[in-house]
Amino acid sequence: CSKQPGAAATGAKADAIKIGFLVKQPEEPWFQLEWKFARQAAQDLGFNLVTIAAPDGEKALAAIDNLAASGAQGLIICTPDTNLGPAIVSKARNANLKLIAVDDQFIGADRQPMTSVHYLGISARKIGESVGETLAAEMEKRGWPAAETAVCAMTYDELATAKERTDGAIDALVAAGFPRDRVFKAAQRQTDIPGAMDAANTLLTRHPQVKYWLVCGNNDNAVLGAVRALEGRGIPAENAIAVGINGTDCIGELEKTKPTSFFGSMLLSAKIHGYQTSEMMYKWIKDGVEPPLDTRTTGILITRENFRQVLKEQGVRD
Ligand code: FCA
Repeated sequence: CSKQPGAAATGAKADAIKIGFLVKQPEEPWFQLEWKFARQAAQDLGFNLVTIAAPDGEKALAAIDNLAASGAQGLIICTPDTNLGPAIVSKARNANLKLIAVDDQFIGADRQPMTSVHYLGISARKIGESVGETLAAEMEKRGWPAAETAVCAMTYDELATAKERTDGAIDALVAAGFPRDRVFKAAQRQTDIPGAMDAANTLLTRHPQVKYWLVCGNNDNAVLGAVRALEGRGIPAENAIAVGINGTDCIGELEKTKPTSFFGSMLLSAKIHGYQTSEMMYKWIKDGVEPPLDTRTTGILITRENFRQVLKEQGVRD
């Protein structure tokens, strides 16, 4: 059992394989679910899992040292800063830790993705495009004129997967005929709901004449921040369509009896990201089976109509 702060151990015997699972935003339901599925893998396969919360780079690097000192053989990580990639790789190499990056791909000193590091993430651009297509279809269904409508794109371009998602959403909207000059970007400084709400408020203040809004972003929290900002400005729920990504951080929102402008979300597979990465790591350590270098997962649209059913089918809810 590990004594480091922010770390918790699940699992088996003292001599079992030990794997660390570090995440950047432990308060997000997405990451809690990843851990839940990783714990399931630890139970099923009989290894020790150490879950580590590391919201900043300093904590992440210190946690890797502790993990290595405690005799772990593997690390699965969603780093708080993708530019730490080279530092994480060198720490892992020195400590003989096998390494899988999950969700957020490492960026090298040359500013390019570190494709030599094993990675499992989402097909970010495709999933973003599905968000854009969903927004375009729903706008058309409601008969909103483009001249009275604008896009509020919640961006966080510092993170490659986030940029691909919002670029994909915007490009799909434009491909569906939406005017690019009516796409407005709200750059988030923080990736939580308050950070998104701040960014959206600034954007909405600059465009008081817009009647209808389409909202996309990196994830559910980005879009939920914008939904709260729209409400704060008195925009009626039926005058905005917001589509998130994750599908795990918006369940309370979809359950509200009075519908908000949060229309739906692209549900990602927390099970693959949590269980499968753990299983890959376990087999790599135990049997020398190296996982594929690059694995990408897809998303499924959930809305108020189908979310209960889909979440059940996907094992997110009982
Ligand atoms: C990133 C986001 C998370 C989740 C994950 C798959 O890490 O910050 O919310 O979408 O990718």
